[in-house]
Amino acid sequence: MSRLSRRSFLGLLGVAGAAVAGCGLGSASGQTGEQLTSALPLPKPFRVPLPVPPVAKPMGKDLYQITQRMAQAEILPGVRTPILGYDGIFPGPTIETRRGRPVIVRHRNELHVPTVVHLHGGHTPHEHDGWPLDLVLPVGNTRDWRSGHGLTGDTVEGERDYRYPMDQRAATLWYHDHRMDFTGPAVYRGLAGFHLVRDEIEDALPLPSGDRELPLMICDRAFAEDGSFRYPSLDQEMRSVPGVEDEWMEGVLGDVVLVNGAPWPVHEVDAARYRLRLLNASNARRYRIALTVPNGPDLPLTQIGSDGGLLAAPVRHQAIEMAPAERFDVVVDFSELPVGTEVTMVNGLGSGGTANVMRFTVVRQAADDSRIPDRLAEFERLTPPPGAPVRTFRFTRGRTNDHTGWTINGRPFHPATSLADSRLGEVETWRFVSDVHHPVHVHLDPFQVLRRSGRAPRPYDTGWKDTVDVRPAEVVEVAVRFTDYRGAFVMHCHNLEHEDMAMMATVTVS
Ligand SMILES: [Cu+2]
Repeated sequence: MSRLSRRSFLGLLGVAGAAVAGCGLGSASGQTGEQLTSALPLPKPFRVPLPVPPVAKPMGKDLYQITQRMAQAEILPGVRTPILGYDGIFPGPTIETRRGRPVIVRHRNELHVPTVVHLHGGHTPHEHDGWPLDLVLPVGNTRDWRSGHGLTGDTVEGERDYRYPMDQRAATLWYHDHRMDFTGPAVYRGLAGFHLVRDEIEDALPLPSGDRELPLMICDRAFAEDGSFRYPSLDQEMRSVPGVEDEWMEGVLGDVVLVNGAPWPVHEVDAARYRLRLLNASNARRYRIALTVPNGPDLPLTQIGSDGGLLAAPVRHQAIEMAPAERFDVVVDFSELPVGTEVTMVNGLGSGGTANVMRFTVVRQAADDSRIPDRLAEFERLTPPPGAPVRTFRFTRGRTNDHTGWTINGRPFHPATSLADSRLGEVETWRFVSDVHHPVHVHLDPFQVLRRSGRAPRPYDTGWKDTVDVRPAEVVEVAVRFTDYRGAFVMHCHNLEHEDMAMMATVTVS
């Protein structure tokens, strides 16, 4: 069903969404969303080894090619799960890049549905940012994929070269699908991967590296009886991927926690420091991550980086709350633990299966010359000058004549309507006001959290952020500054069902 017809239909049944909302997991659980239950036996936790996604090899000088295709993955042991995968794998290959060295990532679409690739956290011009209407149509496509609005963007068939300047700090980025109205099911099916940026500042720090640096993509899924991913209204043939339906507009939660595509995996570690690049790639689930040790205090997580790269100085956490799309770069020290110790990464916001994430087993003593310096990187604090623009964005459930879903300032996403006209280089204050949980993501440049409902930011807000966890009935003020590229960009809720149900806005930079 196209977006327009879906909205018109929902307009007639407008109260349905609101009625169902009351049955969802409330904010007391730390979640906004409804949980799906798997219909097949689930494996015991901590049996499957942790996979580490392969690092993509360039085809030529700074040219990467990724083929988006359907594949069968063995996610649950002995069970085949059809996925949409970058290079047919989930997570996709990790792209490793250097600051100041531009790369081209050529995406070829061999799926049956259009796609859009967004490099999340990338400082990327409009043409390559994954504007939600700039489709890559399937190879040999003959169908008209015009959206329900009759809108089209810069649509190409088969392949698109995304050009990334990579003129940005070292950081943990990720790439994922961003097609208007259909991001939730596409990412859920597997279209997500890591993209790391490295630089000399980071190279000079004695942080854990090599096998002791692990990207960890954490997300939740549910499985149907036949082993496929369970998602509302998903066409199992994957000939089409329908958008989310109104009963699920709160967000889709699964009952299995995957790390790098494996259910509750286990990883053998040296008694040494490890750098973990945590990414919450879930559609809607929030986590409170902690590391439990039998008969001992929890292992602290020492944060060295946020969405936008290195912090000025490390921040020690006993637990880290992560909303969808947030990244936390942390160092964990296993060196004091005896060989044989099992360290479990748990989720304080989960219950049953979702209370566990993964496990580390300390298997050997080892030399370790890494350390966490007291000073990590220069940090430029953004301070809006007196008289700088202050813009308020209200993220709320909404219903207009032709729309039931989510809105920003009462408006469902309309690409041609800009909700903010910002000037290049100016620091502004943006105020995000919420009804329920909304992880708010701004494209083009990272921002800094100034205040939460008039109070100091939370410990998780430190550093450069591109996604901020706005909790129920909260006002989060951030300092925003766009640089280098003029044009239209989006900002949106990164609960993917909210995003697909129109909680997105165009921002124009001039
Ligand atoms: Cu939201």
